[in-house]
Amino acid sequence: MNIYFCGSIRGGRQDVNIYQRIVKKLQQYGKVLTEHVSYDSLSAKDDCRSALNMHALGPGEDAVLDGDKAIHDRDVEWLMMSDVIVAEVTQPSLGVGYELGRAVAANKRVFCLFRPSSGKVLSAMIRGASTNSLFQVQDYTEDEVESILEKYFDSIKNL
Ligand code: 6K6
Repeated sequence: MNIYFCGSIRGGRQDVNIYQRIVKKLQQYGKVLTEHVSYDSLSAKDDCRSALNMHALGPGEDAVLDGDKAIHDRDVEWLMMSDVIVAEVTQPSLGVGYELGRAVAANKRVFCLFRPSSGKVLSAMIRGASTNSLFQVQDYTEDEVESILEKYFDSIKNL
């Protein structure tokens, strides 16, 4: 099973430790195409060159823009190859919102995880998209993240 994990990068890296726990758990169920989203080394302030090993390119906006296009195109390709998309949506991120919109448009199976204890309120465009079993939003607390994922993957294993 191909699994696409979404988590905030330029939106802020506050939740990277929980992304790591999620990715580790997801790896029990399939290939996580976007493991890098959980890397400590990826910071909100980096540009795309580090993510794409583009150190050889010279500095300048065009190189960065080309790099962002490469990231976008590669990620959308992986998204389309995925059987399930799991998103940690507590830390708001434009990129994650975009990925979720593309996933819905492609009729993909989506599981969003949100922690109300953060004090944040989840966007209505994400919570409100949860109208059928293909797109689910699950509130959770940090200590139950692994068991929530177990329950979800159990529930879809025969579909
Ligand atoms: C690294 C550091 C800053 O920007 C980067 C570029 N690297 C990325 N590499 C891979 N995927 C990315 C990158 N930037 C965004 N994404 C995708 O968008 C991931 O799949 C995340 O789920 C989502 C994060 O979006 P933002 O808007 O928070 O960056």
